[in-house]
Amino acid sequence: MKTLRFISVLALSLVFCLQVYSMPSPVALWQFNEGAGTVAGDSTGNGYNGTLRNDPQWGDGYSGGGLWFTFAGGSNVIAPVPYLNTLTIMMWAQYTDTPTTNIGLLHVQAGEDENADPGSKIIGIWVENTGILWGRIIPDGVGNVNLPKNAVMEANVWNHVALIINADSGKATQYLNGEAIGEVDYSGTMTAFTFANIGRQGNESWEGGIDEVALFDQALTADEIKEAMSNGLGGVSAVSSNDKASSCWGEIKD
Ligand SMILES: [Ca+2]
Repeated sequence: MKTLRFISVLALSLVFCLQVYSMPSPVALWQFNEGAGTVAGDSTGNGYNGTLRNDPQWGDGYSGGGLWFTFAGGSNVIAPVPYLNTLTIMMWAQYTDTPTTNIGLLHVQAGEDENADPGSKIIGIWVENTGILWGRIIPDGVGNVNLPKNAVMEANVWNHVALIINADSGKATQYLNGEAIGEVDYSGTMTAFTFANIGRQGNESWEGGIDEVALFDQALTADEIKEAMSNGLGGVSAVSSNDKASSCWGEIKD
């Protein structure tokens, strides 16, 4: 009887969770909760596991563990990603010192190995030496398309960062802490890419912590960005991709 009651409560909880967190599931999610080793696992189960390079350090994150990068150490995480034309990237990030040069949060590149060619950095998100959050995309045959430089990221606190690329509307939009801070029109399809370089943009590594990096194969709405930010990726993420039901990962595992 107790078992039956437990199952009923669990089922009700799942229904409740599905209603509360009725939003897309990421196709790749790096939660950085491992705490040790050189693998940053993809929590979706889709197999986009990342590899730590140049010794980023495991530490506290925004949610559970996180990874800490240094500019001097050139640390980063390389993870395979699916090629997408419409996508959303989001993460939590903080930098610990006002940078004296640009520090990279993430770029998506046309190969696994580091490549000095700026043209291979198909999607880039970074913070300038002024503290301004910036981004760039490179559609195929179009060249650099820069996001507007509108917002300073506060140092020494966790900030929620998102970039949406929407092939249907032809717009790329950057978000900081749930607010759209800049949008640019573009044309064409994205240049082919195969890997995400987390904690790095070009040759410039991040200086601080990064946590809960997620990639979606669709353009999230402004409300969905806010919901993901407020409820946490642990709450919205399933162990699977879009074709399977999302569930309250974080709550079930507790
Ligand atoms: Ca985490």
